Order: sequence, then structure tokens, then C-alpha cells
Amino acid sequence: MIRIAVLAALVAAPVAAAAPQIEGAQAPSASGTHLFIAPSGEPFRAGLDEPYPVAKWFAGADADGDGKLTLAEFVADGDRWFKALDSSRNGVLEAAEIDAYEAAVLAPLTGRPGMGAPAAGAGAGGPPPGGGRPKRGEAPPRGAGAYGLIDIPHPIKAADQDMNSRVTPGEYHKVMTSRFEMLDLAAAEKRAKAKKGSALPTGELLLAELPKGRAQLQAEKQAQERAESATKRR
Ligand SMILES: [Ca+2]
Ligand SMILES: [Ca+2]
Repeated sequence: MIRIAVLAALVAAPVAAAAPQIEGAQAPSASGTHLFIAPSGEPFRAGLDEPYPVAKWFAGADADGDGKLTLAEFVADGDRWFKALDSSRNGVLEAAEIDAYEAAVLAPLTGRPGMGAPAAGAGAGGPPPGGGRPKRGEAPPRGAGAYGLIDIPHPIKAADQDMNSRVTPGEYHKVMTSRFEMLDLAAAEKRAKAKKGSALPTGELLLAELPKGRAQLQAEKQAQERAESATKRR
């Protein structure tokens, strides 16, 4: 089993741009959309009738379109987001740029930038990704955690391994590589459990093998309920 807390500590994400508004980073509840936060920290949205937006991220990151994400594709996708957040264009994500990411992407989820649990009820992330009650002894995901593949409350700050309020490309690559390896390993464990396919990491991520965050599970449950009630009405 992958220990989520340990994973979160290993993982890094890109920092937010200080200056201009970050694209696609409106409060999730405002527009009635599903929210997915990629391993890079980038938010992706989709309408409530559309597939959960993890698919949007995956399709964009899969540069050669072969349905598999390699480490190189995964890291390159992160680099693109890192550049988007580097509003000062100096190649490093600095405190102001990290603050801007928090304000645009994380604050709407929690009410407190980069901290705390997603607001209960309809407040924060469209679907309160709380969904089901957390299991005994298991803390609910915080910040971006409920919206991502891995429980990382602050995907950008988590990359700041020397804690100097700056994220360098080297730090970011390191965490993106760790995140890829985590997901690759999680998929291998899932296959091993199902006695299906290679029980070893393959170096390639498939959309169908990715873990699902709380927001995705809740979105899929709601879609199923809508489909069932539509069937009944017929
Ligand atoms: Ca590919
Ligand atoms: Ca910068």
C-alpha cells in the first residue's frame, strides 16, 4: 500500500503565477463544474454532464497521443504549468508566485490559502469531495488533495524541498518524478492485486489505472445516480 502521507511529502508541484489571473482557477462552486487538480498542481474543469476532467489533463499531457503517459511526457506537462506560474519569467517560482497559486487555486477550496479541509457541504469544490465519511483514523484529504490523484494539499509548496519559499526547476522535476513513480507503483500494486498484467511498474501510466480522488469518486457516483433516475422516469 502506498502511504499517502509519505507520498505527499515526496511530491512536488508547480507554483502559481503572481501577476495575472491563473487561467481556469475560478472558485469551483461558482460555475457548477467538476474540478481536477493535476499532479503538477494545474486545475482542470469540466461541466457536470461531462466526464471528470482527469481525462482532459491526461489527453493534454499524452503528447504523442498513444494513450500512455511516460515519465518524459509527465514531466514536460509539469514544465508547461511551471512556466505558466512563473509570471516574473526568471525561471524560479518565488513566494509571490506561490501565493498567487494559493489565492487562485487553493483558497477557494478551503477558505484559508493552502490550509485546512475542504469546506463542508456545498461551500468549496462544487462537489464537497468529502463525499463519504472518512474511515476511522483516516484524515480527510486537505487542500488540493481531494481533487487529485495523490493526496497533496499544496502541490507547489510540496516541491520546495529546502523550504526557502522558492521552487527551482530542479526541485520541481524531482517531485514530478516522485509523483510519476508513485502512480506507476500504485498501478502495479493494483494489477498485482487483480492478478492481471505486470505486477511491476511499467514506466507508463494508463488513464484507467490511475487512482481516483474523492472528488472523482463523488462525481462518478452522482453521474450514476442521475443515469439511474433517468432510466426510472422512462
Ligand atoms: Ca504518450
Ligand atoms: Ca519567478
